[in-house]
Amino acid sequence: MTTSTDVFTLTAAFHEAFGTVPDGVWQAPGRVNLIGEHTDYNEGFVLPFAIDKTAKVAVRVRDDSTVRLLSTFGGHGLVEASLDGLEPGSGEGWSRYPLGVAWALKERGVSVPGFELLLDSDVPLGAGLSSSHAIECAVITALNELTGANLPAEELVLATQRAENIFVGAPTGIMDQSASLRGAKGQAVFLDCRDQHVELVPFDAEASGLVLLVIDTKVSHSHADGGYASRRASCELGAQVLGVTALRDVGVEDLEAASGLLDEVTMRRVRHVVTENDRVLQTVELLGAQGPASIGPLLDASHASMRDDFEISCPELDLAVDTARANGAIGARMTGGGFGGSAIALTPVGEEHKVRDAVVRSFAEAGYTAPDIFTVTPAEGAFRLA
Ligand code: GAF
Repeated sequence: MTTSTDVFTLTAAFHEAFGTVPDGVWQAPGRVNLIGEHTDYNEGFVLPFAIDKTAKVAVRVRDDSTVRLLSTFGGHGLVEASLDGLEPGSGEGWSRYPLGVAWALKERGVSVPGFELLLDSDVPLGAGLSSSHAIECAVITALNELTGANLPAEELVLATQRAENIFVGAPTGIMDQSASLRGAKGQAVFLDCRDQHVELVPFDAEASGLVLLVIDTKVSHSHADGGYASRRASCELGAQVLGVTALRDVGVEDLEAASGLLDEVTMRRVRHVVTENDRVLQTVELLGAQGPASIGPLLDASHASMRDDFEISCPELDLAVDTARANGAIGARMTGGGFGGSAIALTPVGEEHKVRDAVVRSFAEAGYTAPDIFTVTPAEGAFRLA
């Protein structure tokens, strides 16, 4: 699951497993989020990008309604299911993602036949880089083409969200699949989650003498656990008490008045979302005007807000961020849903070894599992490889 298999090898493995060649091979990337956390389900703004770690699926349609699923990393062996009467909650482990996507497409009226599928992925699992959406987006891109449904990206985003929310039971928003389906090389995806309007924003760290490091803390998380859902419930409560459709409709200038209406915890959750939306807008403006070297303080402020107001960080993420900052990073924050996963650190070229060594050392001293640290650049969204 850590190195990417090429198309030829994957096709050969498919042949060996299923005794026939696939109809095609599709791939979809994981993502990092530059800024804009827990704003998507509040109809706000996010700025993720697709990364060069991907899920690949070799798929062949069948002439019945049987689905047969296998992965190169072996988890759960061969999974067999029928699309007839497929119910949310079925499947185990990664097999829930292809099954969920098939279910969601059927729910949208697409006639989905049975299929055989071999999955390969080098998006680390549970690392906050959206390994689940990479799988879902590769599968939905394949099925969208193989069924001739040709749904537009906006519909695929919503179908994928239904798969996650209803089939898998994770109450997530639309950021991750939007980055995976709509990402482009060299660009961050500035998404308005109210109407799915996308603007691609160039993000070339290297041209500014920087690299974006990902620090995978190895603290695994799941959005089907209670933490994510409880933050979402707090946001919904805040919007309801403030009398708005979504927290997107609350501005930074409204926060003082809001504090008289909300209990202390809900107020802090609301303040995170409202200020985070504002930080996304400022980041987009600064990237356009001055480039990546100017956004460090916004990344730091975003982390502080998630640590103190939204309370979704953890000691490992805080240590990664603080150590990266103290050793040359110009801005750092946790990325993704939180409670574990990865941090990002915008770091001057030449300083990355210092940051890396310091973070590895600090984790060892704290008795934490060794982190995995690598660089990412914005990559292409989902497409057909072969
Ligand atoms: C997870 C979810 F899947 C996204 O929808 C988003 O809410 C994110 O956490 C937090 O910004 O990745």
